[in-house]
Amino acid sequence: KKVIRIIGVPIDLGADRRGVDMGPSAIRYAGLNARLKRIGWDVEDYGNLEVPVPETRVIKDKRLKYLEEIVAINEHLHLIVSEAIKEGVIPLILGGDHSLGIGTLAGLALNERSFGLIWFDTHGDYNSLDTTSSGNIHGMPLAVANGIGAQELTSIGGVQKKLREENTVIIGAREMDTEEKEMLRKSKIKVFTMRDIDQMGMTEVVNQGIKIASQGTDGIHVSFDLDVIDPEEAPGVGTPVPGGITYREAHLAMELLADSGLITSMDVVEVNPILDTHNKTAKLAVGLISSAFGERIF
Ligand code: LYS
Repeated sequence: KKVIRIIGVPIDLGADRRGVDMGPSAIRYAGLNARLKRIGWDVEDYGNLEVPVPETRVIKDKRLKYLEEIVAINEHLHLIVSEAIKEGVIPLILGGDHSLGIGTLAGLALNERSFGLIWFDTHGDYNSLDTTSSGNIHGMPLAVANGIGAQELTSIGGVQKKLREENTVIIGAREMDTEEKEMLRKSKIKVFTMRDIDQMGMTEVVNQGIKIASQGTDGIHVSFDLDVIDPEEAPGVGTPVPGGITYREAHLAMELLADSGLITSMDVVEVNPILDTHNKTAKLAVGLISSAFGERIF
């Protein structure tokens, strides 16, 4: 039985701009569950995790805004994700800002099954408290998963290092901070920038990405930040940056990943309904999730 378990994480504590806490609702409203059922999946909707609103909290450390709250949420999330993997169902996490990547990857790392990671993102999300200029934890999850950053974050789920660097790929990067780039260069993480996509084409980039992420692993986690798509197509995101991948490249990437048969889990983050027009970005998210899980044009 093919089961996808939807887990909403309505968090915007990891970002400055408000509104991505409404992402899970917007994506469900755009018809996610029905669409997945139509292509043959059993869908279990877990609902949303409980997440506090910033109005009830204070920022204690400007380099790590809402640290305590984000730790608590990711402690919870990592158990839910780990449980899903153990039960043999596919966790599909809806964000929310990308700080939820910390709990997601911690949950995946809790299991015997190893995973490769493909991270679709404009940003590197590889900052730490020492390099961040914003103090926003959504700029840090990939570093945290690699054991770099505040101990409160890296220790979630026990193991410090959640990912295998040599099986980790970023696709679509076009805006990274100076020190963040240096840190990434020191790692074994493979970064495909927009230039690589323009020169090689999305097919080649994704095929190489799949090869890297699957070498010696039991499957691939796909983390999809909607801001990787050009703001013309995906205006409803927390941090829009021009020059992103197209609607068609995004679908192509998801279909190639579906063909690989290797996706074990997925998260879709940073949908911001407040900045969107008529829920366009959430609808696109639903289309991309469907492509990733087997929907075909013909
Ligand atoms: N690099 C910036 C920061 O650390 C932007 C991160 C955006 C993450 N979605 O704040």
